[in-house]
Amino acid sequence: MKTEYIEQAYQVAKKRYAEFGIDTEKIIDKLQQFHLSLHCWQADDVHGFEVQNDAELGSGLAVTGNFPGAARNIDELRQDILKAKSLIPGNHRLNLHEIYGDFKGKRVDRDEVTVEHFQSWIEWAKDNDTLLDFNSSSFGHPKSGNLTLANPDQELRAFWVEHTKRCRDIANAMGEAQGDPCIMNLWVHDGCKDVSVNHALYRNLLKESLDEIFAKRQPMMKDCIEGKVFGMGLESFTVGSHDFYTAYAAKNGQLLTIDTGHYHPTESPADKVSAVLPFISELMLHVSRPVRWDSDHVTIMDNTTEELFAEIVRAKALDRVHYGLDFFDGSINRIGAYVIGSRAAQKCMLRALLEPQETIAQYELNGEGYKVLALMEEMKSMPWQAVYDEFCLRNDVPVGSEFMLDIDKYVAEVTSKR
Ligand code: RNT
Ligand code: ZN
Repeated sequence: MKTEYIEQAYQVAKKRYAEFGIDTEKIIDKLQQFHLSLHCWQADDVHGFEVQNDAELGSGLAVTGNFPGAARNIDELRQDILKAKSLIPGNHRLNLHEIYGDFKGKRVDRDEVTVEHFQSWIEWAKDNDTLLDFNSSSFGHPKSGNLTLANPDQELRAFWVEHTKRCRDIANAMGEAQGDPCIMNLWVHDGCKDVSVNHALYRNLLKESLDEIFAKRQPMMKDCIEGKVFGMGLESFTVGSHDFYTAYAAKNGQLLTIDTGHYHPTESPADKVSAVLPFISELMLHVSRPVRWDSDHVTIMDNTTEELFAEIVRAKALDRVHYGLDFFDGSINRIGAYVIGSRAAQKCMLRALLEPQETIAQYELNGEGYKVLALMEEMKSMPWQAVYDEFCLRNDVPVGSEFMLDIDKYVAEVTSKR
């Protein structure tokens, strides 16, 4: 019954969009090819599976909330990811942090990790039709301190350089195994809490470390580097600022990561897209939601995300962007968080794809400003939701808020018993 009126609504939507020259069937095909990279760390509040790790997260990061049912081990995390994936239309990648290795009860320090610790992930991913992405992990370790790759202490810096090199080897092996490049993100928290004067020293050291790390050619992985304004406890100075990484990536060919939580409150992450694409081959996104600070709230359909995806589509750069999610809210059901955040990202992309861009662009070039405004306003109330519902239906996942029933069932049967 419900299926019937969802289909009816879609047929109407199809005609409404056709009036603007938009073929919703083609858009649904494009949305099917839009792959998010689900961040494994929402499932357990960025804890990971290191045997020795009971350190506080720290390093500029903080997860708030203690909602019951977090994954406590690798099996539970995999189970949760599969549950979340079963409620998100389309097929999506999985983004692993180094601390999520399969260490099998052994103490493996960050400068000892090898692909062997990710072998079971590679197999799991293959069995579950999932491509993997990767991240080095500089935080939450006794040697994290305030400085890692920019540390003037040669021994400490060498430790983190070694860690990051090994992570690139792992990412490359993942890429080889899956026959698709693994995207490896590098973010380090390095910075100062208070007034400091050695900024040039730290940045030169970071550059030196990166040069060493990226010296090895790794054909089946792609490097991206992620800057930030500030981290908790490191409020006054960030070594890896946006300027630093944008310049580094433009000069050396890495991808640049845009995390929507990492800018000044009135700065637009969307505006970065067309500014850097002439100089940077590809972008990685960390789609998140800052509330007053980089609080990593669950992604919703907000202006930031809508504008960001619209700018990518308008720049015809869909195939130059990788779409990672990066939020971690420990105060609500974590599977729900994945589903809401992923669906919101898809809806923002869908709305961007449904924009009659050629028409609007032409109005703008003709100097017909009011028509630009008129169409942009009109698009806000067009029946895009009917197209998204149809997309869910075709992907055989619950339509609309019905996914809540599945999550409640999963809580009753699985997570409440943890
Ligand atoms: C931190 C960065 C980084 C992390 C993850 C866990 O501010 O956004 O991407 O969130 O690596
Ligand atoms: Zn991020």
